[in-house]
Amino acid sequence: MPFRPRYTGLIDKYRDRLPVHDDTRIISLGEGNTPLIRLHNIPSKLSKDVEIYVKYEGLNPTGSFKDRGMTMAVTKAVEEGSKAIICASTGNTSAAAAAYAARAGITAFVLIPDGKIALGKLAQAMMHGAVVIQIKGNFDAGMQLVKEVAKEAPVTIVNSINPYRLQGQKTAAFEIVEELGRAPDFHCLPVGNAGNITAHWIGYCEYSSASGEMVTGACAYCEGHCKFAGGAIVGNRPRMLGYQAAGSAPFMRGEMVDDPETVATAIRIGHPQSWDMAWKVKEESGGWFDECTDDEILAAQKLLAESEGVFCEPASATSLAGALKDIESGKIPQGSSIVCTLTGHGLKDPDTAIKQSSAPLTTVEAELSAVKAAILENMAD
Ligand code: AN7
Repeated sequence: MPFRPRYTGLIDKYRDRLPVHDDTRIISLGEGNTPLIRLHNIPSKLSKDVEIYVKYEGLNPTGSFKDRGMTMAVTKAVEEGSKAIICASTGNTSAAAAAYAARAGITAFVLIPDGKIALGKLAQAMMHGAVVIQIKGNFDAGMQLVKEVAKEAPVTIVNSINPYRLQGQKTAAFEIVEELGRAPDFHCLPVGNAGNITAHWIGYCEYSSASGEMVTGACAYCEGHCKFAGGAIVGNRPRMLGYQAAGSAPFMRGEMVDDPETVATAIRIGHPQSWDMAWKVKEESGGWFDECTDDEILAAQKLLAESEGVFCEPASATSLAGALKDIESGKIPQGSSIVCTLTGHGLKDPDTAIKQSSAPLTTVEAELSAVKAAILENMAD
């Protein structure tokens, strides 16, 4: 039987497009290469005929897209001699930083908003041995503190203001183009700091011939860290659609939000770090921002889990919630192909999932008759 080469992570796969050297020690957990799942049951109930795919980033090693950026950021931190990394986080970045630091044998310091991160993410940071500092403030306050601390202590910031993060994350766009043979018409993402929407745009631009300015010149987003392959591979780029939670939607308000609030704690961010770049992405791609209420976000999360078998965390469902609204309103036209990024796994936040679950838990005696009765009662017609 022929063997396929072992998949060893996205840096090895996209080495020629990433800022690494032949002798760089790669810190990897086999991230990337996530499934692009075509939805069947949800589109069949819509009034318009569209193709919807979800890019299930929850299947990365620590359960979120952050691993794509973290493999690059930690690889470069180690290469540059750093012994410690630091981040502020709504949860997923801290989980990824903790895991990749463990893998590299360095220390991770993570600042998280006290009581406002999902339980799975806290468990990860603790298990991987990060120094977890809970602050009595939100992500934005934590980010400010991290920037100040890093000026005085020998620690490398691994939030998405670290340009290597976006370099790693752009590979998600590469994978999508390679599987579809073209870019989708629309790419929908949840937006917090807006690093990921920017990273995807960098990836699509590198893969596109339509963007003469990006393929030939210095990249406007990455301070020269990316390497342009130079070859035109596909001719189209998607419109980038960024969706925010209504209580935490600075891009909709047109200004920073001081007290962001949403059930989708991953995107409870009022002062996005990639503010200017994200506006540029919207303009260049012909996309838009919109917002979804917490109810719409949770409904989309449940719909996806119940009707497609895909479990993502609340923040991730914002991409689908937004897409469904825009399909119904006609902003996304009939016949479009759409990719929604599901940024994190549903198991990250079991509390929210159980709280909103409608399926009743039935407890019966451990006897055949009782179990049979329970089954008959719940049998679909
Ligand atoms: C599941 O972990 O910012 O717009 O500190 O965890 O690139 O910020 C998380 C962000 C979307 C938003 N979905 O991405 C953190 C953090 C999930 C996330 C986002 C996050 P960006």
